[in-house]
Amino acid sequence: MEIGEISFKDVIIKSGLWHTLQNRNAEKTIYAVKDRFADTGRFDAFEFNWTDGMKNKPHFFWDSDVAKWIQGVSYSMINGENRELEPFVDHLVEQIGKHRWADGYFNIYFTMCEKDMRWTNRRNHELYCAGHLIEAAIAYKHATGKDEFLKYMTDYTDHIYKVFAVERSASFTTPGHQEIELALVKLYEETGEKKYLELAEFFIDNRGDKNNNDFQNDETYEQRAYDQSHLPVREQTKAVGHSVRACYMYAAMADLARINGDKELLGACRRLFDNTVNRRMYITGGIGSSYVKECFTADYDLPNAEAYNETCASISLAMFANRMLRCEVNSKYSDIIERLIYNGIISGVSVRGTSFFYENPLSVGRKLTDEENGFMEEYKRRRPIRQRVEIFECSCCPPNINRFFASIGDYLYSADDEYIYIHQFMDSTADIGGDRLTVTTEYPLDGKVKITWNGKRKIAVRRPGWCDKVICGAPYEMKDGYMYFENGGDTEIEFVMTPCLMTAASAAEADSGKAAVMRGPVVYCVEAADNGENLGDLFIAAHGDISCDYDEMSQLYALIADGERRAEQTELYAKYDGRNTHCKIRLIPYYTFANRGDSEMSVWLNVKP
Ligand code: FUB
Ligand code: ZN
Repeated sequence: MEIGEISFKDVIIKSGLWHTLQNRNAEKTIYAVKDRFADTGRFDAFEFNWTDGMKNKPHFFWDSDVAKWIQGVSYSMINGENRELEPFVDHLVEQIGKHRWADGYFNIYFTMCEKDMRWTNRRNHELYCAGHLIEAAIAYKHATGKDEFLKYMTDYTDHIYKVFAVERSASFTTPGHQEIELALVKLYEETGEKKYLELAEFFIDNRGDKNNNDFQNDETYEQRAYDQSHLPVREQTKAVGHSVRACYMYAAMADLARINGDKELLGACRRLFDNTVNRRMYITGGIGSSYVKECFTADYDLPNAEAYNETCASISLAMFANRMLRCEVNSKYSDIIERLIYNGIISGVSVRGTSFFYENPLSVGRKLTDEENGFMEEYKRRRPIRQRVEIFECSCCPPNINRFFASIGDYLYSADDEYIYIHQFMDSTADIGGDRLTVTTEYPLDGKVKITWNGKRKIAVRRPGWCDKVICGAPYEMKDGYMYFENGGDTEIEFVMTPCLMTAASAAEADSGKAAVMRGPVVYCVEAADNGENLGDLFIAAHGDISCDYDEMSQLYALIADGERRAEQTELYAKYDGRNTHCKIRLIPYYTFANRGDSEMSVWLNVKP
């Protein structure tokens, strides 16, 4: 039975953390990104008047940055916000219309800087930018009813179809950075044009084919793995290479598996999802262990200070997981989405909403002097960035935050003919085919959830993977992590939420002997701002008391835990003396670290048995 999405357009988040985050995105973050994009010339590039010698030379992925921002503004407009930005976006759309090529092609960098080189360089993001523009055009039509942008993008896509799938006249066959595939599925679902679905299938099925012209055939297996071109996708079993590229591709694979009933492709998606989340994901939901190539490395290789965990990568994993939920309702997907939306995605933006992390480490050590830093290996020299910044040279993450936060309602519910599925718990209402679903909760402050539903279909509710005890008066059956209630109507559930210590797999050497603290879906960390420097001298009591203390900054609870602190040792080496003293350790939700100035931080703590 087809599992239908319930779009954010039909969901209103009324209160709680995500209500705050969504409002902050509309009131602060969308404008912060707009201002930085204006400062750096990303919007000026749409005037097509840059000439050699001028500052802010157009860059080959700027189209995508602006496209994601337009998509975020559009979604926020659908939520009833940011309407005053419509004329600004209209002008950008007008410029696209004016400067697209006669055959429909549109790309600022290749038009202004390498006019004769279009479709010759697989790694210069032409198809990636086209994908984000397609998504933006669909979003803008939904927000405004205006379809010129969408018309420009269907013309562009018809051109891409002709060049890649018919003439095979480009110097490569598949995109160097996946994204267009999932956008083409959206375009197919928006227009009903089968050719767009076929083009998505073309790009997915031709990836990893050694006989096409994607490589000069002297690339190593590892080099091809960077963009998951090392094997045909159906043969892939491990998440390798660039993390964002990987999960955008996996997301498209999940869409195609669902639409075509392609069991082989679904099998590949299941394998790749399981390898990602069970061996290559940080406890915060972050993915990407290496900054060097922004990529996965090996099973259980999860260094904390050197963690890459790009904000886009976490968003792309949520996109993949949500599409898997559309294939099969199983809490292994929605549990990961929950892990991401309360930790590894939202850590990517400051609590003021105006500065961003590109990388989201799980440990920030003592601050090195510039001289010390200068002697570190290059990849460590950046390690880790200690404070969020307002803009990056490569600014893919901030607009990704804009569009994800505005459309978080896409991740809450889905439905088939028989059931309404409740995947995430937010104080919200949803209009589902004329029926009204109301969820009343303060989750994740506590685990009490009240469900009111006036429709005929039955309700299935995810039992969070972290939950050991459920209090619920109504009868239900468990299946794949969901509580299936046989009678509709109102249901009250409590997922009993207590702080707990988590340990990592034995093979995850970076976390050996350590524990992280979670309360419900929220991962915690310690900062020197609360606990003093040398966080490695802290030991959390394995069976001590952990109390809650409401924390305004996070709008969640901070935790106060029993622990010990080792006396500071200044000699480089000395005999172990065990002179620890009792102390209270204050832990804050991981997503709010680095909001109080430069501070050491750690998610993983020594444990005092
Ligand atoms: O290449 C486009 C985007 O820039 C990638 O998805 C990010 O990892 C960043 O490298
Ligand atoms: Zn990014």
